[in-house]
Amino acid sequence: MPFRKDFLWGFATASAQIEGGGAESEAASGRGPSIWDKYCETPGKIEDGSHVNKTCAHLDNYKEDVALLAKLGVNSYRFSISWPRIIPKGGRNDPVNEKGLQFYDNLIDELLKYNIKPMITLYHWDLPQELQDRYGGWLNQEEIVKDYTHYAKLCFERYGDRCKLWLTFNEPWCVAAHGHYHGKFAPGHTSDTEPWIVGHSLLIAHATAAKLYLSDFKPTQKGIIGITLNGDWTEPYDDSPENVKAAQNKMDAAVGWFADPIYLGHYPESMKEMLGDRLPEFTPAELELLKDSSEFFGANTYTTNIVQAGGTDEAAGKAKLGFVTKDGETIGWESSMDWHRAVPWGVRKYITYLWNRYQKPIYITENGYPTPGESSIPKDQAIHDDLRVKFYDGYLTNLRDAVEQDGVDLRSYFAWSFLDNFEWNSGLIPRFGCVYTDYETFERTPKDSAYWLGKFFKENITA
Ligand code: GBH
Repeated sequence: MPFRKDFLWGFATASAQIEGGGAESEAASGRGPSIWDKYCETPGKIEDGSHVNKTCAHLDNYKEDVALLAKLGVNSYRFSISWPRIIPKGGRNDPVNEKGLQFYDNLIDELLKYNIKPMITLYHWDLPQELQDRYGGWLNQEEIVKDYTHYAKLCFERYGDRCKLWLTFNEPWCVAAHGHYHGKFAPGHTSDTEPWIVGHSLLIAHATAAKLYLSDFKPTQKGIIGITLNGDWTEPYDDSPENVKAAQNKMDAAVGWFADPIYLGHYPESMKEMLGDRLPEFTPAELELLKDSSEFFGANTYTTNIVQAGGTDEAAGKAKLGFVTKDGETIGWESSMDWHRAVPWGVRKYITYLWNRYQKPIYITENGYPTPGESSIPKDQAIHDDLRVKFYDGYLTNLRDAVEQDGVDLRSYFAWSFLDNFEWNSGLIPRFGCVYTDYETFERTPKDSAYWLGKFFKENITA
């Protein structure tokens, strides 16, 4: 069997994307507003005008959702905690919301009832709005590191007896780049200095909270902690030195920005060259803190790009991203989102690259596919998601080869996503779920891919 006995498989979700809606109104639940509430209330920001307070009503339906996870045969489930649900204003001196704390207690207990291991993401983008207003959120390193660490500590104390798998952050690149450079995620800034300040704060917040866990909680709670980064394979357009360099620059600007400081002890050279003094420098104390702050490499990965020199996007290392090779062939097949084409061979190259460069066990924490046209066909057709099955089959076969033939130490696979959900600035339009969500009744219906995954892991995890 290619996958180890303790291999974790399951589905991933995030608080802002699934919790809201239903009878348990957000107001009644005591959650404070996050930067995504404000962003949703800003006209024109969300493609279909939908709002984080009405998504999948998971708050009301968590018991049914966990029962469904069990039925699909997972051994683990990745979800995130909404910071403003448990500390409505977010700060270290602000009151906690016991009702919110209780919700995650209940969810964890329900998962454990079925022997499903919880994996908690502490931050999947829903910053308390109050902290954005008070001091600029991630732009204020000193304040945010203290508040984030206080919040993380509360979670370790409250849930660490039962949760043994922790992620400090989901995709810091998106927070810094989409949130503060492209302006397409909350808080919607478009600056060419802020993203690298924000990135630095995120790194230090990650390391401070992780070190706290490792010193004060791990000895008794015996869990593991790390960070998860987004990244995709970059294939140079041809073997010209400029394009080979462009592909590496893109990898540095997307993945190395966070991974190099954590695992190798410095920012990538190419970022220093590109940004000059817009890239902050680490103090010796910060470097020491970052060292050994992530016990594994958490990877979210979706697609592959064909890369050429000559772009302008600094968050992509000024590389030009495409899907067409120099022979005029378009790689993979389309999804419903323009940044995402399904390219099975790319995932094997990508995790082999991560394994060789960073030498850490790899946890895939997200991988998934929004089937084209799925949002405009009725449910009884949407649930027969052949192209999504083809996506998972292709990617998982390549991951299996990476384990068996390239010696990659792969420890988990979480499909994105459990349910069709709120896809950030694209609203409820793209359907990423392996389970269909009816947004009127909140009824869930597993698609063929959900059953396919259960069968695949049954056959590929060592008994
Ligand atoms: C993940 O983000 C998120 O963790 C998850 O919440 C989300 O629902 C899921 O994937 C599906 O999108 O936008 O042209 O600059 C992945 C986010 C979006 C990051 C695309 C990189 C790259 C191209 N990725 N983005 S572009």
